[in-house]
Amino acid sequence: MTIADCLFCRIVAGEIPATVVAETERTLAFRDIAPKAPTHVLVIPKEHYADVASLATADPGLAGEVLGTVADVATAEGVVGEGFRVIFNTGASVGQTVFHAHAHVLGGVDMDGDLT
Ligand code: D5M
Repeated sequence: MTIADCLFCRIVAGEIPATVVAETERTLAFRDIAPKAPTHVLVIPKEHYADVASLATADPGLAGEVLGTVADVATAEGVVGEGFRVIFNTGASVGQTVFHAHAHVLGGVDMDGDLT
């Protein structure tokens, strides 16, 4: 896959619209197009890595920045006190469909069972 084919790279480039809720120099957070909870935000590195394992291996500092943005989003969404879930699907066999590393930030609902 080239960067031009990557959906989330195209969102970073402004070629595809997204509802951005947070942005830093190297990360972007935007609402999931098919939300599975009242809060469902995706946090990505602007630079392309296929998944979180590739990201953390190549640039652990950037992986930390993604988590920092996750925390900022959770605070802004008001889900810190009640709890929230952070998921990095890694591999098609566990449901990854977009091969640009992303954290799902999910909250605002009871989550006893499976969610994303
Ligand atoms: O999650 C990929 C997620 O990406 C999935 O929850 C839908 C979301 N998605 C797909 N296209 C868009 C656009 N255009 N904007 C916002 N969100 C989008 P995965 O973990 O790979 O299954």
